[in-house]
Amino acid sequence: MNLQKLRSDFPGLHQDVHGKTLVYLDNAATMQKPRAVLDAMEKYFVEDCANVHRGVHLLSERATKSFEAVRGKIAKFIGSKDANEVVFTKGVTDAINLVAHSFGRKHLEKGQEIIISGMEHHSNIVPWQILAEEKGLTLKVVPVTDRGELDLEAYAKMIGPKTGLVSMVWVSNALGTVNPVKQIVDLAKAHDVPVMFDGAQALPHVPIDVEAIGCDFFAGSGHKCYGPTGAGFLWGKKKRLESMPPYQGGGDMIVSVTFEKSTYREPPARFEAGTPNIAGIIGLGAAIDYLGSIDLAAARAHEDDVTRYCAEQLSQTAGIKLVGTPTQRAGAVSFVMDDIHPHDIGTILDREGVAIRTGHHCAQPLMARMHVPATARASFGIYNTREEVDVLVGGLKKVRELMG
Ligand code: C6P
Repeated sequence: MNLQKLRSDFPGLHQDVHGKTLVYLDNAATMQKPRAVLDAMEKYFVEDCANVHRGVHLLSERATKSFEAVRGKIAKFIGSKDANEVVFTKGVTDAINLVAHSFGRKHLEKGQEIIISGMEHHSNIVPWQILAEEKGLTLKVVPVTDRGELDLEAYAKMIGPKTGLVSMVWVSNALGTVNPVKQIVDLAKAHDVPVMFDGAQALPHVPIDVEAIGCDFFAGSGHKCYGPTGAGFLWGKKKRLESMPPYQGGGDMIVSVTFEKSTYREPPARFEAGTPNIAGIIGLGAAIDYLGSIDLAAARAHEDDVTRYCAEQLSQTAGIKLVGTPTQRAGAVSFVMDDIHPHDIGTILDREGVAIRTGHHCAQPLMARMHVPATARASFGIYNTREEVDVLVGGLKKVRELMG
């Protein structure tokens, strides 16, 4: 793989911040975008700027064609054969809320349980709490081990006749843990329980095959996979989507409307009320095309190498303690340093040109479980390098000098 060529595809990487070369290690928050994504979005705005599904004119036809083509691209990228199993959303948060408020309201009954895990992002906790309160459900939480992995024995004991749904994160944003998704699904299927995965951090880092895994729902965000913000998707098995009522009403999702009654279109249109983020979805399609145009397996192997190198280097750096040491890791390394507050680490690193995220990473219960108020997190994309990890480590030594 030609790393320099690949890096040259991402204009955002090539800039100085505070007079230093940018080292962008905040990819779990959002990734840099390749030129191809920016071009596709500009083309839509400049040449095809029209609403979709509505106009009979050429611009609208062109916009609709580019927009609708993205369903098939996403389906193929995640191993689904049916483009109509892909519902466009704003992102993962929006997709999980859709499942909670449509599937959950329709199919979950008072007294039933929803199983999540102790390493969920707030997006996969709060929608279920809102639903649980509304419907009299109970949230069960699979514990996390000291290494930052799921306690599968506890999960096996937790699942049973009362379980209505399992919804778990595939890859933890805060620790980088890759969860054993096949085992999670197989156990749920033995009890005939549907499974949803929060794929926010899985989509960019690991190959996804929803059909081979056998899950029922999978949520992805474009901006965490080299695409734009505000454009993502929910993939759902056809029979599941068909069983679900609309969750938002408005234009584009109806067959007919009278003041007495409205009727709704089939999925996915049923779940896409209002004008969508047309440019964003087209940009997401371009991101997937881009990943198809490079040797993605080699790029991901390179990214894994850099992530592993980071974990190794940090664990050998004085004063640093990794938070989470999972056997399967993707994309992120979380750490704390002596008793220096992570925000101070992030601020000093920023002056060195290094962008990381610090805080609770929208995973407050996980922070409590790992006995830290917050962490510093370096997170990676296919364009990062070992040399950038060296700059991070150098910056951390400086942090210690200044604060230690
Ligand atoms: N995590 C991070 O810095 P949205 O915002 O809807 O695109 O994705 C939400 C989300 C859901 N699940 C996981 C596992 C995530 O990592 C995220 C977003 C970012 O870790 C911003 S909080």
